[in-house]
Amino acid sequence: MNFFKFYHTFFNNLTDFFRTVGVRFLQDCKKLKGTTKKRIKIIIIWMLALLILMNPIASPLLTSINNQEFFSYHIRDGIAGLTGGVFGQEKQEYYLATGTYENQINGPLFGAAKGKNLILIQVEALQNIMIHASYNGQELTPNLNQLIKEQGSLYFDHYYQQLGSGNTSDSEFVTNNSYLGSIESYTYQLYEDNYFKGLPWILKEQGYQTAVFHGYNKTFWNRENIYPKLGFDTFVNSDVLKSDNIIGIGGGNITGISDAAFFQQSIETLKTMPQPFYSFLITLSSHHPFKLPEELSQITLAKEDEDTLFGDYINSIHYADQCLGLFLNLLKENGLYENSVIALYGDHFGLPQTDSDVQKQVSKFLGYDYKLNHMMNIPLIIHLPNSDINETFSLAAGEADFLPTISYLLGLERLDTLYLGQNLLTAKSGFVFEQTHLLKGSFINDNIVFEMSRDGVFSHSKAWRVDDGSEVDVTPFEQDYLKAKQLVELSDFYLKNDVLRKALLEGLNIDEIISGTVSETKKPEYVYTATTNDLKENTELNKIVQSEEEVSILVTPSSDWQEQDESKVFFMDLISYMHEHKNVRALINLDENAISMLRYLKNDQLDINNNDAVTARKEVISRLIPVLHSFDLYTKTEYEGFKDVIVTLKKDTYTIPEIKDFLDQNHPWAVAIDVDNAKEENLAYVLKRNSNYVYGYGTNNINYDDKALKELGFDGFIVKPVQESLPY
Ligand code: GP9
Ligand code: MN
Repeated sequence: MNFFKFYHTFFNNLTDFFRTVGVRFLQDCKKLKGTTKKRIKIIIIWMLALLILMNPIASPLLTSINNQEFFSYHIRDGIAGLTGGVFGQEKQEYYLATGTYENQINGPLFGAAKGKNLILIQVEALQNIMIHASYNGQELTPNLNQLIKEQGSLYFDHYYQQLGSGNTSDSEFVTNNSYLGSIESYTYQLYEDNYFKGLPWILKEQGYQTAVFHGYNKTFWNRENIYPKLGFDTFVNSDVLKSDNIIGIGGGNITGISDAAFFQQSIETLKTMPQPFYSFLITLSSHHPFKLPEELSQITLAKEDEDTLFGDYINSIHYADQCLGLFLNLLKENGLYENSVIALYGDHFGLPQTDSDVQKQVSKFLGYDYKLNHMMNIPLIIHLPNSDINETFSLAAGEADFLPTISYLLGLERLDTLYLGQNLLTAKSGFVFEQTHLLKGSFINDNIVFEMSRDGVFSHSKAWRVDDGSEVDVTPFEQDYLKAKQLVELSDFYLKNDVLRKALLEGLNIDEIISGTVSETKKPEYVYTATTNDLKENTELNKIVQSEEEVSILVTPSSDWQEQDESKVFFMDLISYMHEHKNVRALINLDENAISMLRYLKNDQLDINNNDAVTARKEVISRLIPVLHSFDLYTKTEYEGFKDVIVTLKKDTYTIPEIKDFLDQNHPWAVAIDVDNAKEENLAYVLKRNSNYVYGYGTNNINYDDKALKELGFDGFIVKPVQESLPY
């Protein structure tokens, strides 16, 4: 997180704070006259400011307010630092949705559902293209269409999924917490011990009971352990919700309870809950591969759509819609409809746009080209009780926006937590940042979709218009790209450093949080080449490992798919070895294949129930330095959770402007470049601006001595091929 290095001093913020408090107070005291009154005013201002800043009674509210202020200020500052302060003030504000909610609550719908229950329904795989759609004259979602039409309904038709690698569980997470789940592995497991302060906790503070409902095994996605930490008092799962054993419901190996039975049984709990309550219901029947039993498949399909993913999907969604209709009626019958705000959204897509058959079939159904943004577009419907409003909102919005939006409707004066979304009901424009399906840095706004290039070179990216899909030039979108990238990095920073605990619970300010987390990786003094054998047997290397304080090793896993199993074992051995020997750092040579195998460093491969394995992976990964030979791999390794990476930059693969472009946007720990090229262009010095170390490699067996390399701006030398060599 290089940008966090650039923050201003604590005192800048103090001055800012004093100024704000002082000015506001003086405005209130406009009517006072005379020197005595003036003096009194000044004394009171200072006392008030000191009271808030010192917080002598350790009020958690004051601590938290202070931190929010510090946090907003310094992160904004950090971001400006990273980009050389090129953003205008207005833009910087946008980056930090955190701290902005209080300025976004002036609107006609503020508190429109104050004190009401909140019933939030996350519908499995529901895409927005199903809304208001018909298939051969058959309306696919009649109940949802009816709900959208009703008085009191707000419909968001450009709402998008925002996930990490936890799929359904990430959709739950970002909706409730307003920042993204992890891309490395699923947040519910990886960050189980973090402190969270999302919607359930916030509503509990308002006197709400909280409950979550899902008709499947409570251990799946580690829900059983994470839900209490997210603030849910009760988790109603398949221990209570009895499956009606309809074969195929839920799809694949997930054969849970049908949505119909789920709603019928959940209402029994809802009826008995003290009000107001927040109930979060997660459906299941429309899960991939969408195989419903025949009697529940009510859409008559054309021959060519029979037994296809698309055909099965529309049947599943139609069934899910019927069950939602049933649930809305149950709520009415039980007197809950009128005193609850009901919100409903799809968790993620069901029809992969990347599958060419599906793409063609869906495009034909839609009558236009099915693109990634259509795939990621999920509906959000919010129904307010006793309201005559009926409106469709078409600004670009993401699941991270739900928390501030619903808080506004429920009449919350402030959001005393960290969040990255905005209140959609007062926002002038929308901005959705993504990290899955569209790579980090990609975004969707009200007019365009920007897809960051997989090789990390901005000029290779693509952008197209939301309305007609036509391609547009990417040049104007660099600032927005940076914004999107930073929002993803901020989410990651929150998770990796348990920032909410530190800021909101322990009362640390941003300086303290950052100084506790940033640790610079030292340049390896000498690197020993290690083999699989070294990791297992008592070799010479092992003796060195035992006697030296710090040892760096260079390892090269086999990337031959034929020897795939061997490579997996190698990675597992490496993790255990490094877990056991904390003084070892490893540089791994990785190519395309080997990097795919890196998935085997993930928790689920180590055994998700084994906490030691999870801890081992987390700890070891900070001492692993991938050595990469292409830009594409950089993003991939970053997604695997590596902090430090060496990228070798070959002039025959990339042009110098491309290399510079890449390094402007990405900040690898070290780069390695051809010494001869660098000599001509003074490149080592240029590249050093964006990476800690610049190593050299020679293509013509040229030997440079230490001094000559230093003069060229190099920190060391890697002889080509890297596999056989030693940086020093
Ligand atoms: C299982 C369900 C499925 O409980 O939430 O999750 P998904 O496979 O869609 O991520
Ligand atoms: Mn899902």
